[in-house]
Amino acid sequence: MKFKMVFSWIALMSCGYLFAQNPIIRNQYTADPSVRVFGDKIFLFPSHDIFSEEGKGRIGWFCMEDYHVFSSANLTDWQDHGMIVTQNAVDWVRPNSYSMWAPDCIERNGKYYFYYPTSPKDTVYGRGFTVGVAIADKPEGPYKPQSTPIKGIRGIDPNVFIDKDGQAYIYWSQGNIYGAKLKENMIELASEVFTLAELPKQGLKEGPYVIERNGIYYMTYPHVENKIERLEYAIGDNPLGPFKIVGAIMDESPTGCWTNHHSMVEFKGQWYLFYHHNDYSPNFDKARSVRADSMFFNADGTIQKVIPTLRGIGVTKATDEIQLDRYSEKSGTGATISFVDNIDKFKGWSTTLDQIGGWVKYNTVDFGNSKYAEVILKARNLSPTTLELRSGDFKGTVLTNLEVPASSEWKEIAIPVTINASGIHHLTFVSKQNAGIEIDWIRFK
Ligand code: FUB
Repeated sequence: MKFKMVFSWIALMSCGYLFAQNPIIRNQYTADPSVRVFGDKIFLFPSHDIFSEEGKGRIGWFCMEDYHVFSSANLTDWQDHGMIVTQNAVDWVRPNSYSMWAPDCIERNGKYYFYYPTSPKDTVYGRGFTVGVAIADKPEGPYKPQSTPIKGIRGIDPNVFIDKDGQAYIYWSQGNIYGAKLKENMIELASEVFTLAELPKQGLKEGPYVIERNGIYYMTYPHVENKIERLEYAIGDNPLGPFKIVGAIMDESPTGCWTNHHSMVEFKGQWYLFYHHNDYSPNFDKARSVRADSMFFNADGTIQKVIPTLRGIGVTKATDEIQLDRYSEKSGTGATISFVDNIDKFKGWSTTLDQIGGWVKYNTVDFGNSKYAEVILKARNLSPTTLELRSGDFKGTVLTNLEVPASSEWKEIAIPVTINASGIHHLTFVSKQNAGIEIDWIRFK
């Protein structure tokens, strides 16, 4: 059966860039994202969660051996540049400590400085955690670790900020948040250590991330007011404060992931919040995945609270696999999301539509300016199913009915259509049967 759809532009998305769904890295655990714009790309420096086991880290705790760096020019396609620093290649790191926690990276005079907290083997560097630096000529490396950690830092989660006057600052946490000036060489402290005592007195604070915008210095940090972390911020007139507490950037995880850890960046005119959640590991919150959502400032400089989404940010090409399970909205009943494979969760999720009127909406699909002859679904359904494809929401114009034949196995099913489409559209898929169809993804050809 052939259908003709002539779409019009939706004015909603005007930025014209392509972005990923959440989580953004889909083949390994990633946490504690630090993002930077270097040249015309965005670089992501996350921690790399793995599972501890007997003789490898502390059972049931964070376990991290190394760091990878990723980059993207369009925020959809992320390239893994591979491992840049690993614990046993740094002499002063306690072998097999598996404590390569939340890092940061910054550029100065053409050199890239990668800061990482970890556990030193020698108490001369202090007990617990301290911060090392590895230096590269390019953001993707190779990085050369310095032979000693930064003297004077005890703690985790380093963050480096360079002010407009060229002065660099380093922040870190150890229950409280601390800050100090950095020397021009970026590897030594240039001042005493300041405790940023104006931040909340009660509850763990960690993961500082400082930005400056329109003369306001934002000290942002995860804070445990009630059992798990909430992203909060305070503002001030100077990089070392004093800071005035303002409020939350992102509320606590609704599913109880204990940590959150973030960074924020302006890329091609839009601000983004990168953070993490245990998407691929719902029963163990020390195996996390990086997410990103758009972030907006109010006219007075305050930050609008970011509501985490599965859809993530930006535009998905119609010809790419559209993961409906990373939906923008769905009906309260008749639409459920589950893992495709409960053993290998990196296979992702599928959407089940099993009630007449059950729907799932996926926003901002870019059709370019082309003709499409097929809709291809990777699906499994026990009996033939009709799906309505609507433009906009579940009450929107019906564009076509997709008659999906039965298939007891996961299968790529091609359904002929005639689509002349241009521009960006929100799509809603509505079930016309109670039988139940499972959809892994849909794409247009
Ligand atoms: O990833 C290990 C630790 O968990 C980080 O250093 C903290 O910020 C928290 O995310």
